[in-house]
Amino acid sequence: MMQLSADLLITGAAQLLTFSGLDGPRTGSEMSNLSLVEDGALAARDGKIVAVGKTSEVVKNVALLPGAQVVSAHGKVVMPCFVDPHTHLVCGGSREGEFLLRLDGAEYLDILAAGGGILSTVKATRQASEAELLQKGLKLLDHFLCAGVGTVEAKSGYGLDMETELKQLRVAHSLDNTHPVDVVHTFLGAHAFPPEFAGRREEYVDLIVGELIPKVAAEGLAEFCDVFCENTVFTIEQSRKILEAGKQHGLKPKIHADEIVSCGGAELAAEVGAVSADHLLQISNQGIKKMAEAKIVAVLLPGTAFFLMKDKFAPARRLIEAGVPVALSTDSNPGSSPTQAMALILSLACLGMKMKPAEALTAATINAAYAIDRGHLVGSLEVGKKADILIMDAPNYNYIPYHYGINLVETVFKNGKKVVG
Ligand code: IZC
Ligand code: ZN
Repeated sequence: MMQLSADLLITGAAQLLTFSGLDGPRTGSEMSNLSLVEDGALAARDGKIVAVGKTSEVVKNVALLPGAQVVSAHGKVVMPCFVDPHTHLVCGGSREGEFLLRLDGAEYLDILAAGGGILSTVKATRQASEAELLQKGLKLLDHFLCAGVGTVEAKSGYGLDMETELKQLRVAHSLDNTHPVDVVHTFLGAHAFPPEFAGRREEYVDLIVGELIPKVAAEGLAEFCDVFCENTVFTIEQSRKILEAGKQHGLKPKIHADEIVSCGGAELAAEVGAVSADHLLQISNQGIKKMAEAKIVAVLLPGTAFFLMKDKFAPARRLIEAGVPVALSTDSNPGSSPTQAMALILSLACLGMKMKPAEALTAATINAAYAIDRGHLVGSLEVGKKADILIMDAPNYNYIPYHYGINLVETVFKNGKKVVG
């Protein structure tokens, strides 16, 4: 047999979590099947995986190129990099003051209604230069990479005007070009109503539909269009109008749905054929059924429920039992979830939503990749996919969410190159 040549070889993993063998996101009991190989190995060349399997097999089939890296993962877990499918990465300012208000009992949406919250970040983002936003974003991506995240989605939505929305998206593209973490772009002009449109909400919706979406699409600045659908923010009707306009311009729909009150966001996601519906704490039974039928990925954000001190998390068990593919995300943003610690999100998913560690790992890798239409590139360790790989200082995968709030990521390979460790 002809040998494969490789410039990276990782051998002897106690548990190699491949998530291989299925097309599409995992649902139901498939979410507990990690396609695990004991004493596993993986070889890569030019940033792509060329062989995966038992160490004895992979070693036999691979010829090392001069200068190849050979790494022992003896006693460790090897897995794909995490994928974070929902972040508000590019932003100005910070909101610790709001934290104090919330600890005194103020509600997240009341702070927004009073001109704070998202709108305070809008003010800071409008004032910030591209260079400042870039520096801030690079710092967050460093945190993500150290936490084992190889790909993040990044939303605009702190501009709410043409100039600043474009500025945020341009910065997100610069981040993608300058940092090892891959950035996927989402337009979220429908994140809040800008203060200058007070009392003229429909006019802002018209601006999004008539000017912002066409410009963002024409400049190739985003792949997805998202809406913060919530009855005191963008209504179902406004959200439908915006997501349909996005579709007409080639932007795939995503939606912040049913987070604070149940208002039919999940049903709308199914109606417009969204790639994902996110949050879903208040999803209706009908919404669950529709999402399962349409195979829409549910992106759950337990860090946000935790940080907003909600007494309720999204119904992960009911979603999984109904056959909805579940993904996890940090929701990294300066207000409701200022973290990049993906492994902590897995712990919260287990503790708050009763997901099993295996389900949480599936949700944060292969299903998260499908939530941003990257299932063909990342999220599993399969021949042809990106060599985005983690070595975890953990003897088995249950150990990872069990040890909460600490970083067990020992080594990160991005496109086959060691970038952490
Ligand atoms: O800045 O508060 N939920 N948008 C919707 C956010 C949280 C981000 C923020
Ligand atoms: Zn969000």
